[in-house]
Amino acid sequence: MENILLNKKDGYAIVTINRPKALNALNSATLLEIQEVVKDIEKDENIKAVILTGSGEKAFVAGADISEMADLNTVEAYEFGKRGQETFSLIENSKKFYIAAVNGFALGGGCEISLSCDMRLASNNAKFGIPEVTLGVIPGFGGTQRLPKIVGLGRAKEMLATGNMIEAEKAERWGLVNDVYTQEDLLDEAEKIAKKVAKNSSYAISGGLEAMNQATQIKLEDGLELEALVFAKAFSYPDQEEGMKAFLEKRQAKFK
Ligand code: DAK
Repeated sequence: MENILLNKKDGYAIVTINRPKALNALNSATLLEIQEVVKDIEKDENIKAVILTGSGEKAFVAGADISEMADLNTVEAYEFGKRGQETFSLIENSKKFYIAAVNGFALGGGCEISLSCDMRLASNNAKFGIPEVTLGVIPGFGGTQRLPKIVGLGRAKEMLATGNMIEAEKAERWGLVNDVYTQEDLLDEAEKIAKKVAKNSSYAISGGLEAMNQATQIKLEDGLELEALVFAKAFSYPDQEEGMKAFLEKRQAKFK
């Protein structure tokens, strides 16, 4: 792959978007490569968590590739938007736990790909924004739908209409990122979380994520029914037996 680095470790993987000369901007080729990597990881039973980050010290992802978008017609723009949406939905609906390690600018499509991850960590030089209005377009990779769910409608609309960037500290206050670290520590801290996740039950992680993903989309009673089903199904997996037995035997559970 030309634009993505994949580093599989014990129980987790690090995916690095690697186009530093264009501040890791997402062109079609990169979107397709991300799809390929996400699908490959999905099939890998040894991986439970994935860290997504950007190459270099300046940018996580500076957006969709403006040079590629500039000459699109309406039909092509629809297809380009759909490709991005599909890619990010694969991440959001994955059975694996995705951590965005945002190491610099996360603008437009860069902000949007981080929103499709299960959690976000940021370096203290990170800046988030959806500046598409300054280009005469709107966020087209899920930002209008995911951002309001994470930061609330008022803050999302402010970011949309002003195109302003917000710094890591404010992003943390707004609940857009879980924690902020120095750039030097960011990846280590993300790896600590990934290693912790990798010790837990695969079924429980993916089942819990599936139920939580529905929380903002379906009625409470339907969500509770889904939760009951996912909970019950856990009792047909060996992880439940091992997890509970290990607790009673006062030892650490060993999940496959
Ligand atoms: N696309 C392409 N190249 C980019 C880029 C981008 N988004 N961002 C940066 N680059 C390139 C620059 O052109 C420059 O290339 P060279 O001139 O060296 O060849 C190189 O990266 C370094 O950038 P700068 O020289 O500009 O670096 P600075 O430190 O001066 O500024 C910056 C850093 C991040 C503030 C600045 O580069 C910037 O403002 N970048 C653009 C940020 C932006 O507007 N992002 C949003 C992109 S729009 C849709 C689908 C998707 C979307 C919308 C609709 N549909 C089809 C429905 C999503 C849209 C977006 O994401």
